[in-house]
Amino acid sequence: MPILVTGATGQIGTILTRSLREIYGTDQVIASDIRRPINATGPFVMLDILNVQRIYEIVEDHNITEIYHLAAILSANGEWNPEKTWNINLNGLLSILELARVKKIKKVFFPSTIAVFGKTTPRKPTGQDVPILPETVYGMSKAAGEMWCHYYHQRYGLDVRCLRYPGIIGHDSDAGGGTTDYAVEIFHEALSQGAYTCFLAENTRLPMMYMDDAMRATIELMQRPSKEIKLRHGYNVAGFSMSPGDLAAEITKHIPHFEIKYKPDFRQAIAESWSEEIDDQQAQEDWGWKAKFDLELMTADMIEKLSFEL
Ligand code: AKB
Repeated sequence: MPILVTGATGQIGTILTRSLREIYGTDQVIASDIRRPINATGPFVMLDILNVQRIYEIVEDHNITEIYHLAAILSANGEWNPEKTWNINLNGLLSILELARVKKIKKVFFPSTIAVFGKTTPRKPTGQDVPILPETVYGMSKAAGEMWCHYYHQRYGLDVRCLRYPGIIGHDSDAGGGTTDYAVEIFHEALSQGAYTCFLAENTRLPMMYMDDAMRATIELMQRPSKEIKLRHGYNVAGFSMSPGDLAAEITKHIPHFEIKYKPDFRQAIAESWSEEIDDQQAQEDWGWKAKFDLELMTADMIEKLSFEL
């Protein structure tokens, strides 16, 4: 069952590639990205997601039967170049969906995000099927992407599965270009400098999830029988909700001299347009989703693992 992961050197891709290799075997998982991994853990191919011919070549050369399509530009970076972001995020997905249809790929995973929500969306809690009017080009591309996944399933029977990830926090890969990145950076700065200047305001609550839970959600969703997957656009999945102030207070329990300052920038407006709390009832009912990590457990684990690594 050779699997292709696109965007495999990103924050989630790095860990997902490793997790899939642990389950299915190193040689069964082909990592691809526009940049090389620092520490390759198995087969890797260079891939610019806009090079459609190259995607076909890789799929044919490796007899790919499953694709985890993670290549994308995130919310904050996307605002510097909206057209490029739309092209990579949406046209990249369309190439993957069309290839999956033509090549009869068995399963496709597409990560959506809480960035699909906007100011017309109820924030606390945010249910599964709510009004969406995203404020960033990243959110727009993911909202449109969700609809294309739904369409390919309805029209062509493609087995495509999709989660709306909250901000993801992990110790083993760097976040980059997102609005929730502060929640990873803060740990590195707390341990190395004892201080951090946050680009979001103290009370900005956002939904978050620990990497271990995000991996479990992705792999559990992909392993369930197709008939249990009732939604082909993004499932809401919740971890916990927190503000920078909540996180700083929790870090201070482990690092008493830790100091935080707040200097909100353009990412503040993006964060304010998103959800505060996710209602993931439908994921719980359809495929038994339940997060394990809360703010306390996540913080303790991050500090323990990073203290060891740094
Ligand atoms: C971002 O901040 O852009 C991402 C996301 C929530 O999708 N982490």
